[in-house]
Amino acid sequence: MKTIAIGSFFVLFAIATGIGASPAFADHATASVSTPQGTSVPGCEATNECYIPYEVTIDVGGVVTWTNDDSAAHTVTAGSAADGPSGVFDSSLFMAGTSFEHKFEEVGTYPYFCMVHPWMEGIVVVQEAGAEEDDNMMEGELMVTVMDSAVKGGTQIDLEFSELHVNYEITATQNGEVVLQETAHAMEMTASHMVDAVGSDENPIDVEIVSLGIGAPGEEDSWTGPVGTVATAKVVPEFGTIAMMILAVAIISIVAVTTKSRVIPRL
Ligand SMILES: [Cu+2]
Repeated sequence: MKTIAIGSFFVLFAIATGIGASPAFADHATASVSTPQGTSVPGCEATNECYIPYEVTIDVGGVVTWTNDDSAAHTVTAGSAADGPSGVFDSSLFMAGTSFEHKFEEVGTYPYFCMVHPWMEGIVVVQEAGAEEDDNMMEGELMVTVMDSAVKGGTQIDLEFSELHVNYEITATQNGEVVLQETAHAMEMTASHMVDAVGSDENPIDVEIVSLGIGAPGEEDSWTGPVGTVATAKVVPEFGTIAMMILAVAIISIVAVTTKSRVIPRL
């Protein structure tokens, strides 16, 4: 069947959907910190409980609110007792039962302390919006739509990504024989590959897309996730006259290493 198009589908979830089921990104627009009772005498620093939580993470543009739940007055002063105020923010004295908030406009790690009780220390980490909350693992979502059409005795495989600049490996096999294997970078959200073969019911072409990361070609070190198998699809002629069929919408997730959110070393 030489007519255009070809149907089929079969999206095999290469990766368990369970992995992607949890929310990929937590909300980091706001964070709250409390100064609990008893922090005006030393001791809380032993367990990092002078400000609770000791460390909060927010996105750029996010707001942190400190509430004074102690009976003494405190300050929230950027910097450290050892080095003094950095000047980035300073609540000045705020009384029991009141609160102070600060909006963070730049990525970075901001230690702070209490001017009155210098053993009181805490940290605010400000990350790129949408960055992942865990240092070592992150989940994301990448979708690839696989389409195919018969062209001059071959098959054209068209991909549509949900993200720009996906680096990926595409592998197509037929009868266990590799008919296409290529590493590519999708400048746009779409890409096309030609295969010198036509799928059939008996001999479908299996297509697998593996994400290698998102970012500029050749700069692997700066690529972000998700990486891993994104989609697999079977190309089988089925619909003789339909110009283009969306075959496989898929799939998910996975794991990359390292966020780039912590550019500045922790103090
Ligand atoms: Cu204090």
